[in-house]
Amino acid sequence: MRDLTAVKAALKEHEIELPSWAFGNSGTRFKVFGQPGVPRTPWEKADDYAALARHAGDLGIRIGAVNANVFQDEDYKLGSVCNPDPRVRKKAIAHLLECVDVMDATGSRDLKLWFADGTNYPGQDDIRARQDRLAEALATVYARLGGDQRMLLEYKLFEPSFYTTDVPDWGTSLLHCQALGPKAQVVVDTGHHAPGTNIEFIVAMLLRAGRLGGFDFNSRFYADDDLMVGAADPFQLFRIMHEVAGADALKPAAGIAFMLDQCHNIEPKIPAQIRSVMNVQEATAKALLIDADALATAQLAGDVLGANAAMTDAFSTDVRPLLAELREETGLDPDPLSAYARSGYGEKIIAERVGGTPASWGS
Ligand code: RM4
Ligand code: MN
Repeated sequence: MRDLTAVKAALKEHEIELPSWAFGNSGTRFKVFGQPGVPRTPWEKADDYAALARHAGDLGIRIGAVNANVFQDEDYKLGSVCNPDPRVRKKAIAHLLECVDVMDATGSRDLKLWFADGTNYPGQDDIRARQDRLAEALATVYARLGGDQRMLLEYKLFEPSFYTTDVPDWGTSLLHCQALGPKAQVVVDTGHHAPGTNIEFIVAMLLRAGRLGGFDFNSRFYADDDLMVGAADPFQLFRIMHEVAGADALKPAAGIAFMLDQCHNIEPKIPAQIRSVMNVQEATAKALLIDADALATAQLAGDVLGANAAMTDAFSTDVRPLLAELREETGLDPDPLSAYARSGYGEKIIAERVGGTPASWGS
């Protein structure tokens, strides 16, 4: 069994980043369901990014990654940076460069890039030419990054394009990142793989290559479901965190951004974010509880069942009391969900945020 003080120290250092879009209205392509109390303006969103960063700082939080959006404009129907039309590519690149300006103002380290680019039909566009355009755009943006800024390139198997996706997998992302330089890193969205993909293997490979920039955590049953992380397959999340912990990459100095990328369409949004953070913490605590010596000994001895037991024993541990204790030690409520319910904040924002246009996904 691991030293509990060390486990707690590692958990205290572990930072999890929340996505702004999780707090806005969202839905499927069939329907966006509005919820009361959703933010409308960017203090509730923002125009003066430096002021926003100061406001966040006053609240004891930091602005995280800047997520580019080159997928919600009429011009991007045939792609953004891979579009055959140079005018559209120029527009997309200008947006990406503007994102770096925003990072300068907010002090954000990471530019997160996800491209909806791809094609629906064989022959629709030239696969290699699209990669050339992508490489050129990435190089332009990379050259604009400051010394402490990074570019995180996300991949996704399919959707919205169904024949080719220009960054469909970690190999493609990694190749582009390697061509660019050390400030380009791969981001693993846990919902962006084919069913049955061994994500922890990908994580191990990227860690080994020094190219894991971060995670977009969420759960999927079928495709890019964006459900709460740890809801569909907590054992998978545990296995992923085991790879991260094993590479000593939990600490902020390791430079891995642990981000949530979720949408809460039918469940209340703030409690859902709290639940998600708790799910990541539980998986992480279990991963840290793996008896590393017993595991290594069993592995070296070829003790298949013993090695497997070292993993499953840790996974079967109820870490909720440990995490409750940890929260109390850091001056937090041991039970975050009931603390939120007791706070009255949910009722307060419903009462205050009436009228106006709620922040929303695609409506
Ligand atoms: C993508 C990907 C990105 C997210 C967009 C909206 O599937 O997960 O991270 O920002 O969706
Ligand atoms: Mn994502």
